[in-house]
Amino acid sequence: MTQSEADPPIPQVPIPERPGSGVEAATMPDPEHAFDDMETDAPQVGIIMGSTSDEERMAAAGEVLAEAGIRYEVRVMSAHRTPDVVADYCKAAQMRGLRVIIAGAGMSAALPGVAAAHTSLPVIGVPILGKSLGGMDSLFAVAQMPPGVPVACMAIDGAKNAGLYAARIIGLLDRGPRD
Ligand code: AIR
Repeated sequence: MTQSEADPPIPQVPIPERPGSGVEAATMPDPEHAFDDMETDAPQVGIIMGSTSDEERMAAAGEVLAEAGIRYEVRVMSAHRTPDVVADYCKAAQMRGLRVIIAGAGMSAALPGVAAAHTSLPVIGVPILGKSLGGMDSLFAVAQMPPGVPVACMAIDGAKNAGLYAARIIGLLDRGPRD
């Protein structure tokens, strides 16, 4: 028996000839937004911080989100000590269903800015009070972002407001632009 007698013919799926044609647009959504409308129980907010020593000062962000019924996750990663972890996390954030990142760090607090450099999600930065300079070091590091890298800077130790701000962003997304 020859191969052609044994197997039924494989149906040919037409491939659009012109990139950007209507057919392609309907079947090939932008991968960044492909799952935006999908209902999942994935976390909506990623709370990241530079050290386990920040956990206590960042706790209020999670508490506010929990009260608002918004799913969140907490991860420790450092822009200086584990830069690859930060890059990987932030690059994958949108695809994983996250809608906002809250980033807290003390001292030379690069984490919020580095996060914003690796994702187009809104990033809310929380400068954490350290052992010196009264938190001014982290405040300036979070607030003084170069043009093109937006970070919403909260007050020193302003984790509660970071959670509330994230909840407002998610409220807008859930209601849609016309509500
Ligand atoms: N940090 C960690 N990596 C980079 C920075 N800026 C910050 C942490 C923490 C402070 O350094 O966010 O606020 C001290 O960290 P540790 O681990 O020494 O207690």
